[in-house]
Amino acid sequence: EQQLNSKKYAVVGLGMTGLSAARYLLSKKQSVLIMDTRINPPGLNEITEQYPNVRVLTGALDRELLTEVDEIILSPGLSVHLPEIQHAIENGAQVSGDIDLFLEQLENTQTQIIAITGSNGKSTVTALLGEMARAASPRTAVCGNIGVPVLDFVDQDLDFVILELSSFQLETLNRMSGHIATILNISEDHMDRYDSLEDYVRAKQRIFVGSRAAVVNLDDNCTTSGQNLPPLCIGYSLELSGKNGFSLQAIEDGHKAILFNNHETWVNSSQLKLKGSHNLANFMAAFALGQLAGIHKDIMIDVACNFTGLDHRCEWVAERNGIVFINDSKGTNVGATIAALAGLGDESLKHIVLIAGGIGKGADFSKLGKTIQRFCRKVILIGQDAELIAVHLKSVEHVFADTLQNAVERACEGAKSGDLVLLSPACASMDMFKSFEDRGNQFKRIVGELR
Ligand code: UMA
Ligand code: ADP
Repeated sequence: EQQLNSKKYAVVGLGMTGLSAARYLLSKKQSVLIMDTRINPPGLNEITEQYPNVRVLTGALDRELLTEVDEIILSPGLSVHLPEIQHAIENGAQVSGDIDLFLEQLENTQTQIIAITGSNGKSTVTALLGEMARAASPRTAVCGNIGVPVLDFVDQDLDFVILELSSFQLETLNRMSGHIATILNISEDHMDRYDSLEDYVRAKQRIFVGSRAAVVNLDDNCTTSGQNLPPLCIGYSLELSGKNGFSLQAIEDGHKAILFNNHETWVNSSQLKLKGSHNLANFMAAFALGQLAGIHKDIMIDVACNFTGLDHRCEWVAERNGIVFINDSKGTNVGATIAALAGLGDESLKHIVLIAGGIGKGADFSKLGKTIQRFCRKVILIGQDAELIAVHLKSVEHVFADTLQNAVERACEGAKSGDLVLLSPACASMDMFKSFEDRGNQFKRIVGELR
């Protein structure tokens, strides 16, 4: 077993990432100290039961102890700008993350790493490309921000790593090279962690550092600019044809064909189960990444045609009395909810009753307000920042609800046969729920109990 250099590590932030990093380092017999600002962080019981001798400090970060470590493995939930972390850096500590620990183990292997970031569509593209890669080789890991810590795969021989990266994970990334990278799109998110949109874009663009090839969204300048773009790039665009890379061509019955280099038809939208123009962009991104990774075109097309999407992303839940319920709990920022409304809505019908609200993360909700005015009959607002959305709704009927149960009931009162009740909060969930999955699952349960 390969031994890491003997260093003093601090795993800062427990949770999913911290737990996997601590386990990994302890399995390598490293000296590890664990800290979390929460009094009872997730993963605490596992650590104290399995490693009773490991020092775990909860409730706050210990500034002095952090100056004594060589390397801090920082969880994505905590900012590098925290004063305790900055102080440790000034005292010589290195800061990295679980992804770097994982990449270190992949050095000098043939494993292809395909790294995916963006404000929206990351998990969809990661899962889709993951299925394509798996069809090409079972030695495939699909991991990262999608909900599976990378270190879960550390002891495996892999052909492909399909890696979803958040801007937070990119902030602490130092070791990636020779990989294929993409930024799917940029819209405002996490403005509570960044000073400006430029700072957020800069974190995202770190994905291109050291890459051997990239996929860029020709409709979004933030994905095609930046200093570290490699010479080998494939572009894609939702605009109709005339482009190298992947683009669209209108065909009969309002359908569209995905074309490669403006002449080669790969697939028609009628063959795809996943609907919505944002998903056509996601398919093109996956095709382009797969092509750079050498996955056969026929395999990719076959997987694309059978892909039904992930739970909590515009997921069909039920139909009751002619009203359709859709769970888009993963719509956690303004851009995602706008895509869901535009993808499912019809301006002439205004047939969407939207349930939105939660933790707004410092977002500007004015654009969302405009899209709501185009597509929604009524809005039910929940969560701590409900009021910040309400001010942009103008004449659209809206009410406040203090539980999700109550919100669904109010939505049903406002909906008629043919309408859609859409949960797409444009906000994070942690004020009322454990996670976006918890929020979506509660919505599905409540809808399931409706009569
Ligand atoms: N926290 C504290 N104190 C601490 C440590 C964390 O208050 O000392 C808080 C954070 O502010 C955050 C929460 O605890 O609100 C969870 O943070 P964490 O770092 O413990 O998170 P993990 O459980 O390790 O999960 C992380 C990713 N979470 C975040 O980046 C917030 C997961 O992405 C990811 O799936 C997992 O690692 C495995 O790689 C989730 C997410 O919400 C889905 N990501 C954000 C997004 O997609 O918008 C970036
Ligand atoms: P992420 O992992 O980046 O949060 P997901 O694939 O989980 O993205 O999708 C989250 C939500 O974002 C979806 O439910 C949908 O509303 C929206 N979305 C998905 N793909 C795109 C895209 N390419 N552009 C804009 N919005 C999108």
